[in-house]
Amino acid sequence: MSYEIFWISGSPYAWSVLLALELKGLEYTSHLLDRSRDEHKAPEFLAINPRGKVPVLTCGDTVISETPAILAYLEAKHPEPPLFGASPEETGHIWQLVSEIESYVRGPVADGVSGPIFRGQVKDGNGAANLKAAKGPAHDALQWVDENLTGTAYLAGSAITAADIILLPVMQALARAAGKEAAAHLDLAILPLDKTYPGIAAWLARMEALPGYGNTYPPHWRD
Ligand SMILES: N[C@@H](CCC(=O)N[C@@H](CS)C(=O)NCC(=O)O)C(=O)O
Repeated sequence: MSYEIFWISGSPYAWSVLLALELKGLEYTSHLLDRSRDEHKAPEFLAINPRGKVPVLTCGDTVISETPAILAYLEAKHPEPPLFGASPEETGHIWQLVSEIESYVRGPVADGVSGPIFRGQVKDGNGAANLKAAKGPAHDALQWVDENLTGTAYLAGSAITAADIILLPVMQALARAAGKEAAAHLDLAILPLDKTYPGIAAWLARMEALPGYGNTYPPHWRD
């Protein structure tokens, strides 16, 4: 039975699942939905996920949504290479990191900074003021990430884990958003990453060199 993934280009959650499929060397059929045509709200897709959200992974009659659930499902079916560690202690530590990223990094970085820039919400006074207020919490979160990536190849040690693949899209979106012309007046002090957050920059380069990484890169970012 083969895997099918339903996703949208640039969805950070979907990107994490694509990375897991690639890292585990699994074959899959890709269903890239067109967000501009609301294909994720079409009846055919709502029949698969009534919430109208991606990613969704199917395998025969099995349908799984919610990124952590999909990662846990893939890990249970394909334990090698492990993305959640090889001992209970490692597993606990990796889930802690995943939860910390979800609870304390994604919000300040993605909702606070990259999301508003991508959506063009930083041009007027209100949007720029909101962004200014969001800078401090985002830098606090980035500082935490950078500290956790200093002196170690990956977040949980020498091997890549689910924590890295959850974090990767959040960091790539931030780097892309911060480099946009629309962000030039915001004094974000995020780029160049190798000067501001060298631990994150070195880790990003390692992640980009992973086999299969190119297959996961958002198609609409290639243009
Ligand atoms: N909690 C979900 C979040 C999924 C999610 O928010 N997906 C976004 C794309 S990044 C989506 O499908 N948004 C479409 C919409 O809400 O209309 C997960 O872990 O997978």
